[in-house]
Amino acid sequence: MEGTEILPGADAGAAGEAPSFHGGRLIARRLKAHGVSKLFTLSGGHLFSIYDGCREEGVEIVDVRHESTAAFAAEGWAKVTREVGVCALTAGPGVTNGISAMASAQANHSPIVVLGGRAPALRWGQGSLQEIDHVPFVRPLAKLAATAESAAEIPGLVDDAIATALAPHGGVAFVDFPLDHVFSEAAEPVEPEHERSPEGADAGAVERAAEVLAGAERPVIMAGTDLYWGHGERALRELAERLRIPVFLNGLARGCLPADHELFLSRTRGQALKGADVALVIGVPMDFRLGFGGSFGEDTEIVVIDRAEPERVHPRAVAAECYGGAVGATLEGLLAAAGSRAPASERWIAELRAAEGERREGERAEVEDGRAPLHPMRLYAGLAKVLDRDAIVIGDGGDFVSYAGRVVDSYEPGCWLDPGPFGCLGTGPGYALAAKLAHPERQVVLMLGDGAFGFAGMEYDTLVRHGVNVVGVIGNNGIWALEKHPMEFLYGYSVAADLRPETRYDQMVEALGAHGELVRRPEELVPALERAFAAGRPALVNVLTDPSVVYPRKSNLA
Ligand SMILES: Cc1ncc(C[n+]2csc(CCOP(=O)(O)OP(=O)(O)O)c2C)c(N)n1
Ligand SMILES: [Mg+2]
Repeated sequence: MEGTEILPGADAGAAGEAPSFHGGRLIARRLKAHGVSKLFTLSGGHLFSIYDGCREEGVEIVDVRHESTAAFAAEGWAKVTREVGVCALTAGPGVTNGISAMASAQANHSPIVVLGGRAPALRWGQGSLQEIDHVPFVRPLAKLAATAESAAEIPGLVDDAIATALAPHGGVAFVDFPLDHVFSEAAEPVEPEHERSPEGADAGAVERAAEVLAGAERPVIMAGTDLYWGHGERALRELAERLRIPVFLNGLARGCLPADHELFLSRTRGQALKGADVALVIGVPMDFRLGFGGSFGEDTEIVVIDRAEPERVHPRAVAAECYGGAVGATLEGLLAAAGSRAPASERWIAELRAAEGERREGERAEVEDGRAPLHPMRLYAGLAKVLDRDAIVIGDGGDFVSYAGRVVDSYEPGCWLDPGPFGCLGTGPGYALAAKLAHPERQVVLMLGDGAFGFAGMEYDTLVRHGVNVVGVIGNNGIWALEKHPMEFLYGYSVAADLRPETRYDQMVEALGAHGELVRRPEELVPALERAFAAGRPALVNVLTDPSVVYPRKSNLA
């Protein structure tokens, strides 16, 4: 590293030598070089040098009350910024506590880097405190799982971890740092070359997709999370508008076409996917959410567009496949290849629109339901009255969130966060913490089942300590409804499905320094929400909801 300037704070030897830093500082310097501004963590001595490095380099340390939240917050950061999210988990139990969050992020293709503490290499195998080899059990959950073998390796490993997490499909990169290495010093190598930006799918594949689409009379777009990761929203809109294709969105793609766009539909998904002659399946695998391909008609021709090859074999034949990291570029290519043919889909659109209108009309009774405790649909209708167009809504729970998924409208990308296909309860507080830190000027609403609240409710302490004014809303039905109702349906009874009725979670968060509200009757809801948003501190609106409401669910366990 001849000629490298000796930076302030670096320990340089004789003039002209490369500056060297301790391992934690090397980590922080690489994070900073990649634009990482926050490190989510829970303390442990194995991490002290990373903290010291972050402090020196100006990477903000956000400390939480459970490592799962630290990792969920890293994922939440990724979800709302489309940048890499980073957490640091201490050796042994810190890393094991982060496992569910790593599995969630991996399933969501969320780019996160998990930095692990690790017992010293010098004494490896002799039974140091918190000694365990994380790599073998993290590897199946991650794109990369590695241990730094020396301080000198650290910068390169951190660069690799960030690049690996971000490369399509995005996911988890884990690196742990033995105590002795992360506390020793090494030189910082020259800045590596920057990654090339991703490209769209190759022209031949796009041409083939355009051929399949040509002449479609009942086309449909079904787009999911990787549309969002691939920054495809602008191109999606243009494609849909120019070729007149109705659009259905799930996962993180929600909001990639605003909910009030004339081509956006949600209530007619089953009918539209079954009736389509051609379906563009963009950025979403044909997993249980799409009936393993069975949600489409038998004769529907499927065009798959994604950021990378699928992780699982498609469960049914597909007519064309286009893979490239930049989904937007692929969609632009498809539009160009489709040319200026006149769309033939107006009748189809009108038919779906009419059905959509009828279904929404059919929900009116639930939306206006005056019962106390409340019907969840009434709760969501009340919430819609106080939400801004760019509010970020986070769902963590069972039926309460299934209802939310039906009713809460998204108008911009990155405004709806749910746990995704791994379905892990307890994601919400970490997501909400990160979302509000990333967008302090926007409303961040955390929808919680009362069961879900139990996993990470203590994070209200984190929100209060860091002044992160999230508004939580509990659908408090006193049960694990998503399990209780199906079990009763199958067995005629239920076990392990009850919680305490009317628990005062609002008082609990008040004890932690937040603002609490209790809502028993529908007319109390909107004023309570307004007070919560105006409270100037984190708030929780504890809404008693009716446990006898059964969500109309199709089984999706298999
Ligand atoms: C970590 C984890 N444990 C258990 C489950 C199984 N599970 C899914 S939904 C649910 C019930 C959630 O209850 P609550 O949050 O109160 O919402 P409700 O269904 O009552 O609206 C359970 C136990 C899960 N998905 N994740
Ligand atoms: Mg519940």
